[in-house]
Formats: sequence, structure tokens, C-alpha cells
Amino acid sequence: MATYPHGLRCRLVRSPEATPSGRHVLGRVAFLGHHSAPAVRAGAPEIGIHLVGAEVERVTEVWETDSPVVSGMYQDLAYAHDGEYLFCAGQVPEGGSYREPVRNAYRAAFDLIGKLDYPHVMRIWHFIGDINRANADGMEIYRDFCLGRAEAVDHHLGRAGDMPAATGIGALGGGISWYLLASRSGRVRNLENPLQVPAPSYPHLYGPRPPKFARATSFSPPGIDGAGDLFVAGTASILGHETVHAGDIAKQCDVTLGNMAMVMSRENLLAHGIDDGRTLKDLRFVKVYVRRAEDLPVVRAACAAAFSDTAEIVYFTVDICRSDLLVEIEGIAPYPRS
Ligand code: 3EB
Repeated sequence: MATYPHGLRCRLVRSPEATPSGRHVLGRVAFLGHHSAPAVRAGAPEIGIHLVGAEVERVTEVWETDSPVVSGMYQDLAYAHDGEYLFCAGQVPEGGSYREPVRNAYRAAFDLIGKLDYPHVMRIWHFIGDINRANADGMEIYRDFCLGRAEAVDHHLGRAGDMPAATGIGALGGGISWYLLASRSGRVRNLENPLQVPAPSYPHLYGPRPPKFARATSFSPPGIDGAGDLFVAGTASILGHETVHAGDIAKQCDVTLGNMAMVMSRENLLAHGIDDGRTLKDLRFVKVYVRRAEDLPVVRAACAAAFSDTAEIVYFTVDICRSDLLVEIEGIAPYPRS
């Protein structure tokens, strides 16, 4: 378990009720065999995301903090905040078109962030049902989602507004489940990867509006120099803007891990004005998304070789935003380095 002197901590637990930590829960994300709507339970926001089959062991991601939290519902979002950090979670129900409901959900979140004063968004996750299927108008649901997100970001931040590290991945149930972390103080810096075209600059080939996210986000709490916590976005076998090694899981793993190593590297952090550097061995809380269950052994072997023995690694079998991508990986390199 990583310790965070500034208060925010993540745990991945098999049974959240059985392991009280004595700290304050900012949010719970349960990866389940079904969806469950965002709600406040026992004083903390909780969302259930359909990401595992009934036969697979469930896991809950718990975000904790040192200070007491205030929790509540705002529109359909469940949230909690402690004066320094905000967690919020939402769910867009299954429907024929996602552009407008995604725009509205993002607007509600931007409103909440403004009202409660947590202007620095550090990380955001989206789990998208039927991600590669067509919506009622024949547009791929991932592209439909990207359209609504881009419009909301334009509205709130302007065309050039940048978003933090994200994950946009398939879910087993329908609709879109999502959650974010934001802070009141400290410094958030969004990082790109020199091996990849920034997602917001992808060509129209991939949809009418590009995905709005950074390849990684550095969160330095007040008084901490360097990268602080480094959140690495969902990363795949993409070089430039193109998928490479379609159909070859081993090579897709290599390119994905190479992309992650590059974005965290000293060379890349220095290029972003951050005097620090990390490696794959610094990652904790790794989530690995694998399209085909039969590829799991190859992916597990690649991850076991690349990551630390003490990293917590969770595997999910879900679809990925481009139909030629077979694997996507994310992680967090927390401060301090272990
Ligand atoms: C990619 O690099 C792979 O739409 O929020 C990774 C992380 C991906 C986040 C998102 C999509 C998203 O384009 C897909």
C-alpha cells in the first residue's frame, strides 16, 4: 500500500466492508457483475460498474483521505469532498444517443467542481457499454461519447481547454459509468507522449470530434516538487495516431508498455518542465483491459515482467475503443516513490 503524506490514498480491496482502515472514504468504485447507480452509502459516494462476469472475483477501488468528508448528490452525481480533494461519480443510462446526455453529465460535473471549488481535475475514468457498436443514428458509441465530451469541454474550458489523463474503455453493461478526482490546491500538469499524436489532435478518421484527454497527469500537492502523483492514462498500441500490430497481442503489449515507459520517463518529464523521472516499476494500482479472454496468459506474462512484484494489477475482459486494439493499460505512480 502506498502512503500519501498529503492525504489521498487508493486501495484495491476484495471486500470493502471487511477492511475498515480508520480513514475517511472519499469514494468507492465497485467492479461488479452488474451496474449499480451512483449513491451515497455509509456517508460515501459509491458506484457499481459492470466490468466482470458473475464468476470473476469482484474488486473495489477505494479512495480515502485523512480529513472528514462531506458527501451528497448533485443532479445524478454522487460526490464527496474533504476541503482538499473531490471525488464524483455518474452514470448515463443506456440509450440511442449519448452526445447530449454525456454533454449534460459533464456539465453537471463542471458545475459541481466550480460550486465546491475544486478546479484542478487530476484524473477521469469512463466505462462505456457497447463501445464499438452503432448508436440509433449509426455512429459508433465511442465516437458519439467523444462528441458529447468535446462539446462539454469546449463549453466550459474553450476549444483549447485541456483535460487530464483519462480512461475510455468498454463495459459489460449498457450506458456509461464514470468518475473523477479533483483537488482544490496543488498543481496539475497534463503530459503528452512524444511517440503519440495528442488525442485531441487525432484526425477526423477516428470520429467527428477527437477524444479529449492527456497521456498522463502529474499532481504535485502544495510543498511537493517534482511529479508528485503521476496518473498514467489508459494506454494502447498506438504510435502517431495509428494502431500498430493489429491482431498480435504480444507486440501490442510491447508497444503499450513502451508508451507508458516513455510518458513517465525522465526525458519526457523534463520536456514538460518537471525535474523528475519514473519507470514502469513505480506503477501501482494497474488496471489491464484485455479484449479477448484467450489473450490473458500472454498479457499477464508481459505485465508480470514489466511491473513491480508489489504492484496491484487487476485484469478485466472488455472491449476497447478501437476495434483493432486488443489491450489497454493504466496505472498510478504515487508520491513518494517506493
Ligand atoms: C487511445 O490512446 C486509446 O477516450 O478517454 C485511452 C485513454 C483511450 C482514454 C478516452 C481513450 C480514452 O486513443 C484509447
